[in-house]
Amino acid sequence: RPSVVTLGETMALVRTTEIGSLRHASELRFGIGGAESNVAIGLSRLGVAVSWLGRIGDESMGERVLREIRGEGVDVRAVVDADAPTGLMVKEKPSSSSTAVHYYRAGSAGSRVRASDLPEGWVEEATLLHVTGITPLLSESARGAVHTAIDRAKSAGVTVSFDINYRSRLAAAAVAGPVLREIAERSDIVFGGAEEFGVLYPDAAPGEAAVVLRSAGCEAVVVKLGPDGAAVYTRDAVVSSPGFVIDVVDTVGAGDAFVAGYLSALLAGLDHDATLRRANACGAMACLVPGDWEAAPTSRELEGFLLGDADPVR
Ligand code: KDG
Repeated sequence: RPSVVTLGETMALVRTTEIGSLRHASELRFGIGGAESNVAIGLSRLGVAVSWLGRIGDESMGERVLREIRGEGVDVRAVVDADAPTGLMVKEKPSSSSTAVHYYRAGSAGSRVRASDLPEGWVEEATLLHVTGITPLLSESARGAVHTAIDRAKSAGVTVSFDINYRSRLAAAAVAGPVLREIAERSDIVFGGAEEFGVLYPDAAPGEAAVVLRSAGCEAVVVKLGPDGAAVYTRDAVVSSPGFVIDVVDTVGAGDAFVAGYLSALLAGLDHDATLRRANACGAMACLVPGDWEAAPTSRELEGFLLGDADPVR
């Protein structure tokens, strides 16, 4: 039985293999990506039983999405939608230090996920439900599915985890802010970058946002600080942990690996220091390789990284 359940849209992903604009790129790699399935894969690799739910189109791209997620040991609850295509994401690297993402997902199968797609007992039997701010900005029905999942989690005593994951390409901050704030205030754990908390509470610093969220009932507010690590604000403490020094190749997906690391540590009962250290290590490791989830570590890889084990294996 999965201890974590998550829902969202996973798209086919095409990315250039060279630095430069898509105007000239000739070689592309094909794969998949989606924030919630990235977290699910990260958790699975760390030994957590996890289930992902979403819609895909009735074509080979949708099959690719399912194969990849299943291949990582994640329980997949997919609805095949005959009336809409699997969404597509295109990534280019305009310069060695930047990545640009383009979405072809309006009206996609994944965006048509709805409350009635959630199987009975699926949320209730888990320990934790994880959702992100991407899903509620995809469509009315997707927003409804997120709220229904949270309603069910709350009435069954299942912990609700929410990663703000604000995507400006999906909605302007003024539109997204209230939608995401409502979900954050219904959650037990909220993850976000400093700027993302600003989308929810435009006039507050992250520390102040954490106070507001805690008074709404959140137990932990986790601020992701990228290369600077992370901090967690709980009822009685603020704990922070520094980041790891690494050579960054691709930061997309780092936040998802961070969340997977954090949740796996939480479920294992680690303390705040050890939890943040694991989360930071997973986030850092995800940046070492191109791809949104490919470099999310297994427990063994994580252990090696934390031991500073960079010597070649002979
Ligand atoms: O967090 C990484 C995700 O953003 C990426 O894999 C794709 O879900 C995605 C999105 O909507 O941007």
